Amino acid sequence: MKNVTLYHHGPSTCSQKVRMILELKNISYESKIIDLLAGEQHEDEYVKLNPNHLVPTLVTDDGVIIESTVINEYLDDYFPGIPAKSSDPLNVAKMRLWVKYIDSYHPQCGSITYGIGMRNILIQKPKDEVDQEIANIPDHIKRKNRRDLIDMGLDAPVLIEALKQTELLLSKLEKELENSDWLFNNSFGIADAATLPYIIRIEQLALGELFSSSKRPNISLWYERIKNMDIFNNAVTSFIPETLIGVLTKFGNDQKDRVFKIMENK
Ligand SMILES: N[C@@H](CCC(=O)N[C@@H](CS)C(=O)NCC(=O)O)C(=O)O
Repeated sequence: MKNVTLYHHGPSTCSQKVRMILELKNISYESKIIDLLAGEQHEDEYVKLNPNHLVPTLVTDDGVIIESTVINEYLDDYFPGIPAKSSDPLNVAKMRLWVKYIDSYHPQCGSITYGIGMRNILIQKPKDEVDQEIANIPDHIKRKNRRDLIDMGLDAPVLIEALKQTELLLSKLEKELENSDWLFNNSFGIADAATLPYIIRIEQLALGELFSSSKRPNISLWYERIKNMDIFNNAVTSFIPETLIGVLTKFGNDQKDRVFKIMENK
């Protein structure tokens, strides 16, 4: 068995999706936490592994792998255990198309997380510290968006667009789950793992009503099925810092009427 080390952060969406596949396939790994709130993703040693200053990063005897979707495919290809994708090539193609879409949604999740939740923590910090945090972000579009989200919160155009895209994601997911318990596979797999963290984040931001059993029953049942899997605790719950999430949920609750109004006027 290969030695596996995962550099990750507890509540990070992309880290959760990799941990779900590690647990599904029962792969033991060394856990190295990169504290994103402390800026450890920008430290020289880590940037040598992940030049994008992002988590997760997987290191095995074979080498270093970045990008959560690529990591999950690698894990499924090279490790025995429960397969995380269908044996039908057409379903695999559909799974890859879905995951590509989910990856394109990922920045929108960053916008709702920062615009609704994290912003309210950051505006209490000294301005110099926040400016430095923003300056450390290598991607210039992300830097500009982060600044707008912190300065404008719910009035930031990038957040309004992210809420619209979130509504679209939920509608697409509800439809995909109409005739199947799992996404493009007959059991939990790569597409489910890729999607789950965004549902968790929407719930953490106090917006879980968007997939209540009456509003979007297919998502609601799918999410329940996942929460009932034994691996959910090891991959997700045990890594969620209750205090931070409690704060995100509080800010989400405070603003949810306005958020729902923005979503309705899409
Ligand atoms: N496409 C990348 C995205 C990774 C990503 O955005 N990671 C976030 C956490 S979910 C991160 O490290 N953020 C740190 C930062 O923005 O400074 C992947 O799938 O691995």
